[in-house]
This record gives sequence, C-alpha cells and structure tokens, in this order.
Amino acid sequence: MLKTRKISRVTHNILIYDDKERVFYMKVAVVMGSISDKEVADKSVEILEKFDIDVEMRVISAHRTPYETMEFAKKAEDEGIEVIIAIAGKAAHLAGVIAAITPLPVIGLPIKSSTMDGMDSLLSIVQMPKGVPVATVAINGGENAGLLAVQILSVKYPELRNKFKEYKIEMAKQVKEMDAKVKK
Ligand code: C2R
Repeated sequence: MLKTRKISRVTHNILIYDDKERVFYMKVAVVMGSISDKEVADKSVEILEKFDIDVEMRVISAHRTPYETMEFAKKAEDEGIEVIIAIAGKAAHLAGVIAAITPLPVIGLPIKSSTMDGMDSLLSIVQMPKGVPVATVAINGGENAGLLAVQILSVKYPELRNKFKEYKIEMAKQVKEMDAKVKK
C-alpha cells in the first residue's frame, strides 16, 4: 500500500512512500523517435509539469536504436516510471514495441511528419493486435497525451484527481469567457 506525503524540502514533486519507507515520484516517460518530434513532445511535458509530475525524456527508436528501445522498455517499471508516452511519425513502431515489452500503460502519440499528413503514424500506432493495447491520441495531440497520463496516474494519486477536476473547471471558465465575448 503506497502512502503519499508532502515534504517541504521538495516543492515540485509529491513524494510517495511505500511500507518500507522507500520514496517514489510520480513519473512519466516521454519518449520520441527523433528530435524532430520534440515540439509535440514539449506540449506533453508542459502539461505533466503543470501537474507536478516528474518527466523522463528520451529519443529512442524501434527502427534506429532497437536495442536501446528494448533496454528502456525492460527497465522502465523498475525505474519508477508509471506511464509511457511514445511519440513517433511515419511508420511508427515505437509505441507498439515498447508496449510489447513493458506491463506499463503506453500512450501512443502520432506525428504529422510525412507526405501522408500523419495518417500513416496514426494507423501504425492505433491498429495494434489484440493483447498489446496502445492508448492512441490524435495526430500531434501532445496536450491530450499529457492529460491522459495524468488521468491514468490519478487512479493511484488522489491529489492528481483533484487537480484534474480543477483543470476542467478552469477550461470551462475559459470557454464561458469566449462565449460571453461573442454572444449577441
Ligand atoms: P527524422 O526527422 O529523424 O528523419 O525522423 C520519428 O518519430 C520521426 O517522426 C522522421 C520520423 O521517423 C520517426 N521514427 C519512428 C521510429 N523511429 C523514428 N517512427 C520508430 O521507432 O517507430
């Protein structure tokens, strides 16, 4: 059973202790196939940081660095990562390969990087065979990938559930403001 406790020394991360008083951070890995995906990856990171979640960012590729990808996926759980966001364009195999290896939930984020407008990566990521799900978000949907990771983690961390509720209230407030501006 994990207990959560905030300590003043650390302001940004909520520290999680298990029964043996070992410390865990809420941690999400944001991995991308190429540095050319970073702009979209940064949108996920921005959301995660807004929720005070620790982020590990990597460039790994199932195609170009397959052994590093396998190593990452094998070790992710033991390294305290709880959710993985895997970002890739074109024939995007990164999320699927990682999901094949790790028991952790994998969110696939397709990139609009080729002549096919991202449809190629969307289908490569979403059409997983049964037994190996990848929770796929929209093409270039960096924010939603981050938010989905927050929602997955909030099953375990009640603080995140509350923050997520606040986030939705704030979003609704902004829409109401827009409505007030255009309403005739
Ligand atoms: P470059 O811009 O480096 O040529 O990469 C990357 O995610 C990127 O969107 C072009 C695109 O290739 C993708 N890539 C994959 C994988 N590794 C790189 N789809 C993979 O392992 O699936």
